[in-house]
Amino acid sequence: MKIAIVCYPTFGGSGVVATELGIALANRGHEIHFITYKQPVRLALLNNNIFYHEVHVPEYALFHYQPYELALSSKLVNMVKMYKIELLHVHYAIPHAYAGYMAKKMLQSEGINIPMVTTLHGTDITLVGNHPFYKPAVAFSINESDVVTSVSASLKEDTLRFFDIKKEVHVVPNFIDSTKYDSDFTDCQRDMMADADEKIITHISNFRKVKRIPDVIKIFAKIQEQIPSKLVMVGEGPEKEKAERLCKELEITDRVIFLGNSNEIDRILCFTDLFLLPSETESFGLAALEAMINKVPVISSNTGGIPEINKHGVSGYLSNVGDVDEMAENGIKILIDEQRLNDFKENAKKEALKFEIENVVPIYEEIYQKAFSLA
Ligand code: GMT
Repeated sequence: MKIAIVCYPTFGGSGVVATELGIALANRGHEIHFITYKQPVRLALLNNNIFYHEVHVPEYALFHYQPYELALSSKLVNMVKMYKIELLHVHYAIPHAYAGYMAKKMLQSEGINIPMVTTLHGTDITLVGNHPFYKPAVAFSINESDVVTSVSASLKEDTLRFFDIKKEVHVVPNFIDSTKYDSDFTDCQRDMMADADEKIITHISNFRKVKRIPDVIKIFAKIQEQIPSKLVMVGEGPEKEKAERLCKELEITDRVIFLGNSNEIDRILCFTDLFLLPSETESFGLAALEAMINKVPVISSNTGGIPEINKHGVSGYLSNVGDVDEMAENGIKILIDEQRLNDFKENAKKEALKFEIENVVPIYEEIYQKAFSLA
């Protein structure tokens, strides 16, 4: 099958999922065309089955806002015609489903019928898409998609609650390729981060408000009072400066390492003992799943789709959003006892394996067949 994948190419769960899915589909013999404004961060190599087409938006002084949707839909039309692409799979409703719909209509006017699958990822529904400025366009483009998928049961519920959706929403969970994490790194550089008697606690995100970065710092501040430890903060985003200031206030600057964005999160997770994800909302929590496959237990909030991945008392613990005291207590409970820590580590991996990529990609292939039959 020749499939166009539209996604955000930057660091962020939806782009990562779209890229990993495209690579897995290409490995199964499909021809994949990534169409976006920058080469996706996890897309290292192009090959016979993987193409990348950049959407360029020429700057024009008259435009206060440069029209990306227009450029994207035109690019989709051109690439579908040039490469005889058979299906569009758009990740994240705004503006991808909208641009995809326009491309579909333009192609239809030329006698080309192309099905569109839309995958909803979270903030496109729970935060941004729900805003009155976008809501009608988001609802419209979801309803006009041939097949709609959401990455968790929780996100499906949110979608049906927030929007008037007439389409069936299929839950297809995010996934992990465990084979990538099979080999333990021999150069797992733990001693560069912490002393031998210290535990390493990690948080990875785009440092947006929804991630509750101050909670991450506060949880760690409490844990390190009892357990010698370091906090590794991976990512970049608007809340980073605030986080640095809070570390200063709490006098833990020497215990917190801000690493910035990284393409090698598995190298960081391989020396991590505990992962913190206290988000306000999280449709799935891919970062938690990536931690778990690396045998890292997760202390998280119990919001959105996180309970579908992190199992309370098994792979980690879940608490109400904002309950930093309980999250810290649970973190200490895991870290203080080596045997318990090891049990949680093993359990984390076991739970993560339920989201093995080889079980999920065939579901997307079935979804594509369904889209053909409906288009
Ligand atoms: O979490 C973010 O801020 C990024 C966002 C994205 O679109 O990349 O993540 C969303 O999609 C991910 C992949 O499906 C999910 O794992 C995240 O839970 C979801 N984020 C939120 O719902 C806040």
